[in-house]
Amino acid sequence: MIRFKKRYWLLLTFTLLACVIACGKSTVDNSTTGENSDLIVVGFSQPGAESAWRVALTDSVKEAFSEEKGYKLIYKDGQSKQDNQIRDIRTFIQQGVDYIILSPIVETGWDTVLMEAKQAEIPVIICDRNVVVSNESLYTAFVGSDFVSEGETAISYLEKKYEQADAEEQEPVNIIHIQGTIGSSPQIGRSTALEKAAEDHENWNIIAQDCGEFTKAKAKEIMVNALQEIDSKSIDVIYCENDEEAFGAMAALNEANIPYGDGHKITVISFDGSKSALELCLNGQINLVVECNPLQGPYLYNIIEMLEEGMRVPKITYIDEKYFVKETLSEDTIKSRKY
Ligand code: GYE
Repeated sequence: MIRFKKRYWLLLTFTLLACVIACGKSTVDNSTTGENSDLIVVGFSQPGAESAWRVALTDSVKEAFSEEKGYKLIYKDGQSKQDNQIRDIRTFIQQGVDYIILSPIVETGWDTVLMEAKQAEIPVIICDRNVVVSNESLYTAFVGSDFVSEGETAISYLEKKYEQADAEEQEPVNIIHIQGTIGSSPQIGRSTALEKAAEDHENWNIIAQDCGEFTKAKAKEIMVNALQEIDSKSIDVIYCENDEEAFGAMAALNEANIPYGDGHKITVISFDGSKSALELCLNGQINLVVECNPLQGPYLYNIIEMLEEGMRVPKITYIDEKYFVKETLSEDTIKSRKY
């Protein structure tokens, strides 16, 4: 009789404990194993996999939120469509995840779904690209790059390179501008810096401007078309808003046998700083690579850990970034790079 009671109480205590844990952590059904888990569940919505940069971001986030550290990460690829990302966030809400990390394809159009997450009391951390919303309380924190500052870094480089002493005799600086996904924060920041500089410098002309969607294929197509309409001898700068676009533009120039880079008339500018881009910078084909750092997993991890501790988190965290030119690069720097 006494033995039975002991067991009974043990069972009751165990059940209560399980309930407490279940209330504290999400009980998302693990669709692959069918198990419920007491891990902290994070839903991560990425816009796509268009570049080496983005793959590096995905890897960094997956590494930061590992099961060994007490997390379960649910990763969704939006296949370059905002509607898919919105659908993915709704799925996270239905699953009752503990946190959502959103890397938004474009800045606008998130109010409704973020409101739904807020009503479900799921903190949303925006990462990489930013959102523009009616009310900042719709998300908890932003971790990512200062894209205007990245653009300004490129502009300072161009200003130094094309600085001309006598204002009367200024040579034109003709720029081909290959933009990223229109409406995304990196496009807005990097384009704004260039467009402002073109307004400020009378002799700077954006002679072609088109959207390369941050991809090599699209950028190559733009460059091939531009070369049909523009005399290559008049081109001074090709301003590409990421590494993939620079690779595409260079592929078109190679096919047309047009020289570029260090020691040639055409200056190539790129953003991101993947290993392949840095190799091309070291060998002089890309003049300047402005770094954009995708290794954001540890920053996101810190924020969620702080939230778990009940601490206040900074609304904005900008990642440290630098820039690379041939003179400051070495094989060792490139080798030690994670992406
Ligand atoms: O520059 C590009 C990527 O959002 C900062 O997106 C990111 C950009 C990055 O596809 O390569």
